[in-house]
Amino acid sequence: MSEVLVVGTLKPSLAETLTGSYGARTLPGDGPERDAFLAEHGGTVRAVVTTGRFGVDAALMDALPKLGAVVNFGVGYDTTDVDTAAARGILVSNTPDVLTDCVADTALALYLDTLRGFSAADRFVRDGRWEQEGFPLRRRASGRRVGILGLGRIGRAIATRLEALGATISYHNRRPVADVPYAYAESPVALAAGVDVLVVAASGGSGSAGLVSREVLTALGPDGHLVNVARGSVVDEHALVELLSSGGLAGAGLDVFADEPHVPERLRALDQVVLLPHVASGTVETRADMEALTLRNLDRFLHDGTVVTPV
Ligand code: 8YV
Repeated sequence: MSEVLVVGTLKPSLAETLTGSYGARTLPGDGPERDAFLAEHGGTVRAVVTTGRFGVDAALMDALPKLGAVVNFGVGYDTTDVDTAAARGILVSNTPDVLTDCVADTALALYLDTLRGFSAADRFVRDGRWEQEGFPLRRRASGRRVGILGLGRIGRAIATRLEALGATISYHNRRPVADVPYAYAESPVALAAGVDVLVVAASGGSGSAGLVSREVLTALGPDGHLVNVARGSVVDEHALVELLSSGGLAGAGLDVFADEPHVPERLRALDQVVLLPHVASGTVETRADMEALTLRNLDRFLHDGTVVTPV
């Protein structure tokens, strides 16, 4: 009898450990096979291990009547229905802290690349264009006004890095954060209106969906740049593409998208955007730390019914 269920595709070593040492089963994809699986095994599952890409919705919770914990590999858990989980007494854990530095490093890299155009310059050299023309001038990255949307652990680590570039930092958050030397903006629009670069580090989910709206992007303006390492859902991607294409926004650096792994063709065609395949936490060291913390959460739950890092 297996008590652990894998939902979605996990890091191979984690999937192997779960199958080999915990006897975990893996939920089949949509369709009759999944329904049959749930009918046969759903009643035995006590813990699900998943990632932010997949998660556990209320319908799946319905099919797992003994579920006690959703153990999420990753800090973001927006695909899991946390309200339903709380109402049913199902614990949800994530992997905070261990990935903060890598995600903040990625935000810094996107910031530099978006303003200075390094990826575009690399393409320029590879395409043999340097022999014909000079690479167009880009924007200075030091001494900029930067707005951070979401000043949690990751937002603060991004701010620390930007301080080294002489940035003047302001932020918007659900509530003002004590003990930070940065100016608080009352709304995302007010934040965007006063900065050169807006960096999105807010958590995903229904509370932040579309927070970076057309109005916010318009306030950022034709010389403004956007960096997003949070979730694609936080930004109105349609408005983003339109404004970038029409000169309403200068550039963007994106690690996350509305419908991953699909990136709109119109976005891919733009030279002033930097596009990454959701790699912010993607280093050997950090993914190993995330894996270890995921297993610690699972072990703790199976041992005493609690988790180490609840959301
Ligand atoms: C992914 C992330 O979890 O932690 C998060 O919220 O977005 C990433 O670290 C990771 O890619 C595994 O899906």
